[in-house]
Formats: sequence, structure tokens, C-alpha cells
Amino acid sequence: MVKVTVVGAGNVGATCAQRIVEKDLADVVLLDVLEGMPQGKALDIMESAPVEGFSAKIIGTNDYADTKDSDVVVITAGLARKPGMSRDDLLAKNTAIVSEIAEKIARYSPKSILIVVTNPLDIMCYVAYKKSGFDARRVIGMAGVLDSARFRYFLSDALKCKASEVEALVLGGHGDTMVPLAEHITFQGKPVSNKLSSDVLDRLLDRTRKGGAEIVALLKTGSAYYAPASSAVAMVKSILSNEKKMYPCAALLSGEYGLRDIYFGVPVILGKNGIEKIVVVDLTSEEKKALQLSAESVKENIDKVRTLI
Ligand code: A3D
Repeated sequence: MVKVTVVGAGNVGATCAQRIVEKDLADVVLLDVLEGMPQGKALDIMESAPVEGFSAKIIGTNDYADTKDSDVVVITAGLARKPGMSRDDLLAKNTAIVSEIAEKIARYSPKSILIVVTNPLDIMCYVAYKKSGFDARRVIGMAGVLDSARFRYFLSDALKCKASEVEALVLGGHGDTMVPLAEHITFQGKPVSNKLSSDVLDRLLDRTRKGGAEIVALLKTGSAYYAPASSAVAMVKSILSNEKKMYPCAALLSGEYGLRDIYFGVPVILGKNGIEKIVVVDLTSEEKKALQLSAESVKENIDKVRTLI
């Protein structure tokens, strides 16, 4: 069985771990700094095996030695946003956490592929890339899958159809400047432009951009984790099964979309080597402008983080 380590056994991490074993994708090591907590959650999940019928194994630990030779590592450790807290407020704290984790993972699992979930996402990907020393194809950020899933759900609700019948892409930085692509929405494989009024579409675009904050405001203590975990697990699956599916992910750009040396949400093909290819899609001039704006905000924070690492 292949091995996946999930670092951070909080809401996103534990839900990822649960979904990975329930789907029998891999054996899982769930690691956290809190003593007993990952062990307790892992045992609880293991005790569901007879009922759920999965055969994958999960252990909880505080020791990186147990993560040795992992194939994929999902980094969910860090602080989650609280109401009123911006993703950028998390920058310094989570930079220190992700730096330490990336260095340890590189030591114990030098061939692994890293999926970063910790916010602020694009910046934490850059930190993990620098601190692991891995090839950029093996350090990938989860954000676009989630943002696109939210957009697809809102669209399907408006179109009164199944969410799986709607395809849509959200690119750019994971924050208020993200860019949902209105021109790329399809319903049953066909463009939807004639099915939604521009007012409705504008409302859904705006709701997508604020999707994370909507959940934070409702939960009051913490941020979304069911859909974020689903999104990270879809990426794990595409890598472990070499599915070569196209997903919007944060990737290090080197000239694509006119951008370089930043992690940014773009469509990529995910397979056994991590990012097999960065896909460049056609954009309207408005979308290009919005992506440039988004890139500037990511770049500003990457410049800030360079002084911290
Ligand atoms: P939470 O439930 O608080 O879990 C975080 C866990 O990390 C806690 O159990 C901590 O004990 C643990 N932790 C802290 N420091 C370390 C460390 N050095 N090593 C190992 N474990 C540590 O948060 P959550 O699961 O809700 O969210 C986790 C992260 O994911 C946050 O940064 C969120 O902002 C982020 N997140 C990102 C998205 C995206 O779409 C990018 C979505 C949802 C959450």
C-alpha cells in the first residue's frame, strides 16, 4: 500500500485522513504537535474500519520518524482563520510552521510530493518549495479545486441541476482577488452563457470569491473543512493513481500566463510526478487584467515572506 502523511490533525487534516482511508487510497500517518490528539483520531477512524469496510491503515503520531518514505504529504498544519482575521494575518505564524514541516519532510521523505493546504495558500506553497528544496513539480497548492467546487455548486444550485453536470474554473491567488472564469462554465459539456442572466452570474462570481468567509461567518470558530478535505483528496488520488486529471492548483510559474517566480492558481495536469504539465487556457482581456491584479497581491506577500525564510 502506498503511504500518505497528513501533517496537522485538525479539521482539514483529520477529514482528509478519514477520506483517504475510507477510499482505500493509501495507508495514512496523521501527525500533529498535540500529544495524543492524532493518536486518538487515528484510533477512532481505525475503529470505524469494520463498519465502513476499508482495509487501509491509519496511525497517529507526533514523531516524523513514522512518516518515513511517504509518497504524498498533505500539509494542513497551522492556524485557521478566525472571524475578522484575514488570510494574510496568518503569514508570519504559518511561515514558521510550514518551514519546519517542509524541512523535516524533505529529510524523511525526500521523494515525496507535497500538497500544501495551509493559508495564506500561495505564499505557504512558496515557503514549502524553498524549505524542502524539492523540484517545483512536487510542491503543489490546494485552493483552485475548492474554489472551483464552490463555484460549481453555486452554479448548479442556480441551474437546478446536479453539481457534477457543471464544470467551471477559478484561477489566480487564493483570496479576495481570485478569478472565477465566467466564459469557461459548461453545463453537460456545453457553454451556459444563455442560461444565466448577467445579474445572477455576477452574484455567483461574488459569492465564490467570498466563499471561505461565508463559512467562517457561519461556523464562528474556525473555517471550512469538508470541501477543502475533498479537494485535497482528489489531488492525492490523481497523483497516486496517475490519473493525469486537470485540476486548478497553485503551481510555481516560469513564464506561463506572463508570470514567473510566484505560486499561482492555474490549471495543471496531476499525475505520478506531481505537476505533469501547466495548462494555458484562453482568457478574455478582462480576465487577463484580473489575473494580473491577483498576481500583484500574491507577489507582494511572497516578497514579504522572502524576508522571513
Ligand atoms: P485546525 O483545525 O486548527 O488544525 C490545524 C492543526 O495544525 C492543529 O491540530 C494544530 O495542532 C496543528 N499544528 C500546528 N502547528 C503544527 C506543527 N508545527 N506541526 C504539526 N501540526 C501543527 O485548522 P484547519 O484544519 O481548519 O485548517 C488548517 C489550515 O488549512 C489553516 O491554515 C487553514 O487556513 C487552511 N485552509 C486552507 C484552505 C484552502 O482552500 C487553501 C481551506 C481550508 C483551510
